[in-house]
Formats: sequence, C-alpha cells, structure tokens
Amino acid sequence: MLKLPPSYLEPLPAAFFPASTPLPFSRADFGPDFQWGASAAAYQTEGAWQQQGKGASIWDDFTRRKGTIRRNEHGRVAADFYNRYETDLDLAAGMGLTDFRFSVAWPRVLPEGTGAVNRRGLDYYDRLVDACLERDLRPMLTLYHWDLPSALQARGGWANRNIVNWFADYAQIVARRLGDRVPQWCVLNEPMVFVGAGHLLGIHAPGRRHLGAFLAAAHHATLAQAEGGRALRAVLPATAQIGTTFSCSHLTPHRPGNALDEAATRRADALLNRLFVEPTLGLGYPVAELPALRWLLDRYHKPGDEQRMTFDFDFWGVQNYTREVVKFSPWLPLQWAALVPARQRGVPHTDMGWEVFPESLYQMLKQFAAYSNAPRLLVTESGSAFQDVVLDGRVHDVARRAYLQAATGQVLRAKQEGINVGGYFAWSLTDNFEWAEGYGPRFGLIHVDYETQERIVKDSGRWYRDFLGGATVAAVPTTEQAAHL
Ligand code: IFM
Repeated sequence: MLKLPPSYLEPLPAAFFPASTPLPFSRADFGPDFQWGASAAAYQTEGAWQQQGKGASIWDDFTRRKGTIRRNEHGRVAADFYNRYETDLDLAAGMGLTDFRFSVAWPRVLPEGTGAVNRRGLDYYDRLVDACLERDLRPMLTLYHWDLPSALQARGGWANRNIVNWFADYAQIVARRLGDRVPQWCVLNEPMVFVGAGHLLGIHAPGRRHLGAFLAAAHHATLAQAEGGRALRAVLPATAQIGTTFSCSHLTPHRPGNALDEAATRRADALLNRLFVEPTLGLGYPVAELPALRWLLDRYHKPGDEQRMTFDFDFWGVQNYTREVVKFSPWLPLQWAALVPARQRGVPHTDMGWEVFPESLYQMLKQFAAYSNAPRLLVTESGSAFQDVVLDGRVHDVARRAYLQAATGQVLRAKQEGINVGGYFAWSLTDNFEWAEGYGPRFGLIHVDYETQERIVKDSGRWYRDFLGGATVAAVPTTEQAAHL
C-alpha cells in the first residue's frame, strides 16, 4: 500500500505561514526587472561522470568510499542532465522562468585540473548556454560547485595555496569560451560548506577532519574567491555581472538573554555568516569573535593578502534554507557554540531536519544589506526538501509549495523595506543528488524518477508557473486550507 508522508495527511503547521508575509502579492510587486530562476549544480544533476573526456572529481572518489553517503549512492547518473538538459530547460521555460543557474564541472573542462583542455567538455557547456538562450532563459554560471578535479586534490586541493592560480586559470578558460553569451557569473558556491563540511567535519569530499586543513582551505578559498573575480573581470565584457554565493542562516540564542548563549550566537554568526563575506569588503576575518583564526593568520596569511582578499562583486548570492538556534558548548574548541537541532526543539522541519522558518531569508537579506558597501543581492538558492508521492501522474507537494510562497513573500518584505534584492532562484529545478544524503531528500520543482528518468512538474512548480504568469497570493491559508492546497 502507498505510504503517504505526514505533509499529505496533516494540515501544515503555522510555521509555513508567517504573519509578516506582505499579502496579497503577485509578481508585479517585485518589479519588471526582478529575476525569477531556478538553480542546479553539475555533480548533483549531470551524471555522465566519465563521458566525453571528463576527468575524475573528488565527489567521484568520495562517493566510492563505503559509508560516506546514505545507501552508498553516488552522482554517476544523477538526473542525467548531461543528456537531458534540453528537456529540463523546456520545462524551466514552460514555468516562465527568466533565469537558469547551473555550474560547470571543472574536471569536465580540465580533466587534470590544469593543462590540457577537454574540448568536448567545453563544447557541452557551449551547447547548454545556447540552449538556455534559445528558450529566453538568462544563464547564470557558477564556476565551482564543489567538484574539484581529483588530480588537484592529489596536490593538496584547497589546502595548497597554488589552488588560487589553478582556479584563476580555469576561470579564464571558461570565461573566454562562454563570456560572449553568459551575462552573470558566480565564482564559488557556498565556501563555508565545502571548506567546513569537506575539511573539518569530513562529511563532504574530500572527507578531511583536520583543523589545519580547514584553516588553510578557508584562506585559499577566500583568496580564490577574489582572484577568481579579478580573473573573470579581466576577460569578460564590461557588462558581465560577477558575483559569488554564500550559505547563511539567521541565528538566535537558545536562551535569549543568557550571556553565554548570546556570545555563542555571535561566534557562530562570525563562522557561518561572516567568515567569507567580510574579507571581500576589506574588513578582514572576524578574528575578534573567533580567536582560532589567529592560527590562520600566523600560518597561511602572507603580506598583501588582506588586499588580495577584496573584490568589488556586482552581486552577492544569498543562499538560505533555515535558521539555527545556538547554545554555548564547552566542547567545540573552534567556536564554543553548538546548534540545537530542530528535531530536538520539536519544531516543524524539512526532510533535511532543518527548521521551517522562512523569515530567516528576510533576516539574512537584511543582515547582508547592512554592510555599508554591500552590492546588489540575489537569492541564488532557497528551497525545501519534503517526501513526495506520485499519485495519478501528479505530485501534490503541498509543503514545498507553501514554503516557496512563504519564502518569496519574505523576499518581497525585504524589498519593500528598501533592500536591494534583485532576484529569487529556487533550489532546485529538478530533484537531484543531495550530497551525503544521497537521493533521499527531494528539493526539486520537478520530480525525477531515478529509474526511468521521467520528469513530472510538481504542484510547487505549477504554482511557480502560475505566479510568474501573474497569479496573486491572496491570503495566508489557514492550516485546514493548507491541507487541501
Ligand atoms: O543541494 C545543496 C546545494 O548544492 C548547495 N546549497 C544547499 C543545497 C541543499 O542542501
């Protein structure tokens, strides 16, 4: 018998419907130039891991190690986007999206990370860009969404300072080929995640658990972020928009007013929300809140790096999924702060275990916009994972749809307060490989049957289409209504 997930059976909790949503609202409230997109990433969607000269990436290696990924899954086929991109772009265009964000797999272009270019790899991205343009989808290209060439990992990867030059060279190879048609570029995807989860927690590739490797990788990613921006600017047309993306979460203390928890929250904020942002502005690292960063400065920082870490990005990509609640913890030496999981707090959460808290997006837009020289903001990722069921050819993903409405409402709230936010990109266009969680969590607006590769636009995707077509979000649904959305 078909087992229905809770979001199909029970009314959605009030967390999905923040009272702060500026109702009613429609696309027109965001203005004619607002960008409406969906995002994707190479390793999570492309598959084709050995096709047409692609080299190995650290995710090809990491997923081969038993026990690293749920059910030992991997991205060798994924959503087969490499072979099915035209179908997926047709569906994206059918939803009325104005933009599509994808990433380039570095080892597809440079199988050894440096040196000989794999022409067929670059040709693929050339075709992909043209396919976007043919459908009136403005392409946004991310240079690094975590799939480092294995050959570079063998030389130390992000822990080796030479990566700054390797990355800048790669950036220019891609920009020289595609710069005439790609108007918007993201240098890195969420450095805090690939540096932290990959080098300190060991739960993402390359699977290291080493404080020194973490600090080295953090510094080199910060340098590469700015150097990558400069490398792009040197070869792209003057009209190209160059940005980079940051993961972020609004943070609140577990016990408001408690001095230890409040201080722990400030430390966690420095680590999770400020570490990679402030150096770009010339503010350096948040050493006052995170004294452990002095080791980074002593060991890896060279004269002139303060300046090298700066770059005047045209936009910052804000990537938000939840908030975090922080408490003091004497056991975590880097920040003496622990995140209290949503399950432990008994609050509504997604399939990732992340609290449903759409207002976090508003809070983070506000926090980033508060820097005096902050560039334009784009929400380059926002979304939610819930279990889906295919019933008579439809996916009634009530929860994801409600989350999408709430998140876009929070963006409008920020915009109406004067925050310079110019776009919203849902994560993700299709279901895909969710890193250490494998194929379990589904974030897509489009359902993927991984056996047949059949696609179904979910109700969330249908709602996005209607909204982009002019439909109004009229009222905060009551919980009873929500069950029948
Ligand atoms: O799937 C990831 C994506 O690769 C980076 N940002 C967060 C998403 C959800 O975990």
